[in-house]
Amino acid sequence: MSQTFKRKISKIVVSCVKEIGARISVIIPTLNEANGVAHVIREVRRALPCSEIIVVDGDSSDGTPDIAKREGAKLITVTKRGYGAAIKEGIRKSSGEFLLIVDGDGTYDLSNLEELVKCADQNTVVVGCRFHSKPAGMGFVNFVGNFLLSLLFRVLWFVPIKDSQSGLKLFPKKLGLTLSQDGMEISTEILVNAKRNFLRIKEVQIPSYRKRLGGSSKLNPLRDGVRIALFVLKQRLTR
Ligand SMILES: Nc1nc2c(ncn2[C@@H]2O[C@H](COP(=O)(O)OP(=O)(O)OP(=O)(O)O)[C@@H](O)[C@H]2O)c(=O)[nH]1
Ligand SMILES: [Mg+2]
Repeated sequence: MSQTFKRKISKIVVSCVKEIGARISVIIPTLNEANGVAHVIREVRRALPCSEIIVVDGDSSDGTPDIAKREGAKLITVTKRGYGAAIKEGIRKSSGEFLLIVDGDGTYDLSNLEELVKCADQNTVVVGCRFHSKPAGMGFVNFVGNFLLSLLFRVLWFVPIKDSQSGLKLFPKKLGLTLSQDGMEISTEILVNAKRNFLRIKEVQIPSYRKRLGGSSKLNPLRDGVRIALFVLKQRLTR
C-alpha cells in the first residue's frame, strides 16, 4: 500500500471517528473517585473532543463532583445507590445517539478509543476487552470470577466473548433505554438485551487495564459474582 493511500485512509478514519464522536454521550459513574475522575475525563476528551461527557455521581464525599465540574463534564447526582442505577440515570439524561460507559477510577486505558468508536453502529455493542496484556488492575479473584462469568455467558448465549464484565462498552441509546438493573448486573444485561434484540457483540482489545488511581473498589466479588451468575441463568430460563 502506498504512503499516500495510507494517509488518505487514516484521514477518512479520523473524520469518521470525529463524526461519530459528536453523537456519543460518555457516561462515567463515580462514587468517591476524586483521584481518577479528572484523568478519565481528560482521556475521553482527548479521544472524543466533541462527545457529551456526563459524570453520574453517587453523592461522593471526597470532592469528586467539584472535580468533574471543574473539568467541564455535565454533572448529575444520584442518591440511589448502585452502579446500574447511576448508568441508567446517565442514559436518561443523555442526548447522544450512542452511549459509551467507562469507570471513573482510571483503570481503562482509553488511548485507542477510536478503535471502539470505529465499530459503532445501531446494531452493535462494542466491548473493550481487557486481556490484550496482563490486566494489572484486576486481582486474582476478579480474574477468576470474570473468567467464570464470561464462560457462563458464552455457553448460555452462544457469544464468543472473553470479557463480559468489562466496564467499557459502547452501544446505541435504543439499547440503553431497555436496561433495568440497579447493580453490577447491568453490565451483563447490556449483552443479554443485545442478544435478545439481535444486535452484534464485538470485542475490541484495549491496550491495558491499569490499577485504580486511588479510592476503593465498590465491587464485592462474591456477592456481585453470585448475583450476576443468577441473573444470566434467570434471563436464559425466562422468555
Ligand atoms: N454513582 C455511583 N457510581 C458507582 C456506584 N458503585 C460504583 N460506582 C462507580 O462505578 C465504577 C465501577 O465501580 P468499581 O468499584 O470500579 O467496580 P469494578 O470496576 O468492577 O471494580 P475494580 O476492578 O475494583 O475497579 C466506578 O467509577 C465507581 O466509582 C454507585 O453506587 N453509584
Ligand atoms: Mg473499576
